[in-house]
Amino acid sequence: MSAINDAKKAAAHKAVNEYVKNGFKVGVGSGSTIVFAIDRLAERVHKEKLNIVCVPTSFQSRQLLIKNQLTVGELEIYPQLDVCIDGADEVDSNLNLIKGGGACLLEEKIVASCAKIFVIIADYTKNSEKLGDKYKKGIPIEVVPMAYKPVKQVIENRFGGDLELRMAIAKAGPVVTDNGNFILDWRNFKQDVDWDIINKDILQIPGVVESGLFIGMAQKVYFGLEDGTVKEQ
Ligand code: ABF
Repeated sequence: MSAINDAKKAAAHKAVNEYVKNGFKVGVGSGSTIVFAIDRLAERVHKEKLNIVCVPTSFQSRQLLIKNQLTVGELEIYPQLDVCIDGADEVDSNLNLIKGGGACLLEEKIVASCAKIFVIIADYTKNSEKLGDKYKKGIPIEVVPMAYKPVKQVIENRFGGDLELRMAIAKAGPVVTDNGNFILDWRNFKQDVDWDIINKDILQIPGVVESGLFIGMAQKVYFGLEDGTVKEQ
């Protein structure tokens, strides 16, 4: 396995070992790091005979949970979760996050908001001082399709930078989220800003469904390092 996958695995295993207990309702995020967390969850559930319900944040994580014979739940039945474990595209020194590189930010934010504790698992490349230092694909903003142009113009005029409609592979058309929306990726933004204020402003713009800025939500981050150890923050 590559160093980066070793790092993802180390962070994922640590989070599942530390934060999942028998009887827990667990929010399960999306992405490549979460694959290792689901593997470890399955191992613990089957070996230790744990009674765990998992609420997925995407079609991807639902499929992985089913494949691993883990019990899948819904927020309609379990609106309060003990913990949510998810990946991130970037984590700053205040534990603010950029998420949504996989276009599942809306479900990810909803599920995380239902959990008592939100734990992030990430490899060392995601650890940054300021948002935008490391992750260059931009802050994702999920928008209602008819509003993508006005939202792009409002954010560019008000805050600067460039927003680009995320296109599917081969540019056959826009990426459509699991909720039927489009994604705008915001690049070249100013970094020395109060992200809490900016996020709240963005969420007020008509047509914006959710942003990939997760401000003040994560309580714990596990960064897997190149040597397979884990740094906690
Ligand atoms: C999801 O998966 C997204 O919010 C984020 O884009 C991604 C995390 O990246 P990785 O694939 O590196 O785990 O959680």
